[in-house]
Amino acid sequence: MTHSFEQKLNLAATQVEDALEGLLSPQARPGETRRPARLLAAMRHAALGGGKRLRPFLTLETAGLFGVAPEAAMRAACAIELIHCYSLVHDDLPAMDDDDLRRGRPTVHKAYDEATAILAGDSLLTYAFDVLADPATHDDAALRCQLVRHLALAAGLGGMAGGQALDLEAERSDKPLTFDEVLEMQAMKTGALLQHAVEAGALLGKASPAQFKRLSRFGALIGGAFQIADDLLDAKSDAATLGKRAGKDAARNKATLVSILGVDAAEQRCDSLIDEAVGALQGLEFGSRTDVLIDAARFVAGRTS
Ligand code: GRG
Repeated sequence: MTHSFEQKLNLAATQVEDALEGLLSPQARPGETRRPARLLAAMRHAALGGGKRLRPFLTLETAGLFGVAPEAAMRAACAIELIHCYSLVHDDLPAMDDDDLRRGRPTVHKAYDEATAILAGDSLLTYAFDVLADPATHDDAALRCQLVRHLALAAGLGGMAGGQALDLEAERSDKPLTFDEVLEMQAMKTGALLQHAVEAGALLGKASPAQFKRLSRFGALIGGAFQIADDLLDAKSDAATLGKRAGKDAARNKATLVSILGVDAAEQRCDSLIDEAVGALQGLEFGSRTDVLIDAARFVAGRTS
């Protein structure tokens, strides 16, 4: 039976959910003293029961191109989702975006409290690196170290956290970001983790430098398209559909590619990034096995939530 892209994504999401459920069980692991119940509950609120799981899907499918089984790539995929969930918890805090709704549910600081939300984010972030460094992730220690370093680069100062800082700085300044500055900020804030999700699959698959380069480019391009799609959804959709507040960018007079280019040109740019991403895959020797990544790229551009 052939599955539609949405069915494949949903199936992977269920597997990721199961794996995260195992990682976030109440049982303390060797080396831990205990897992405080309220903090663990807040982490579970953040990481379980929602989300498209697009980043882990990209890791699993990219690794799959090289014959790596989903079970073998799952821990690396979960580490990326843990980072993503931490970023959402911290982004929703009053000091940042101050949001009440995420994935159709109260944000972590609303369901618990601010201090718990900060600690839940910190613990999800830290746990991601514990998961990656654990020998259960891969028996090759050098590969585990590469995964740790790549994820740290994508998530930290010169990646997601740095991009968030640039975004906040711009919001608080009178001088709007230029087109190039928006591109750079978005590539760091949201693109870097999506790009890493693809790169992690390539690392697990021991891709050649040429294969890695093409897959990395694919990841960067869909990262760019993802952010435009997000800005378009913010401009055009509503909270009931999105599961989070809509219209935030306009309310804050925020420079996005949609505000700079207008809706039509932003849509065109998103489509051409996807075409370019598909082109990056075409130089690879995997034939129709990259179709699922092509579908993922199209899904990124056309998503409704
Ligand atoms: C707090 C260090 C720090 C960083 C925050 C990623 C981020 C930086 C903030 C999230 C704010 C936001 C809504 C950004 C737009 C892109 C984005 C990450 C959307 C949510 O990702 P999806 O659509 O969410 O993959 P699901 O819920 O499906 O996992």
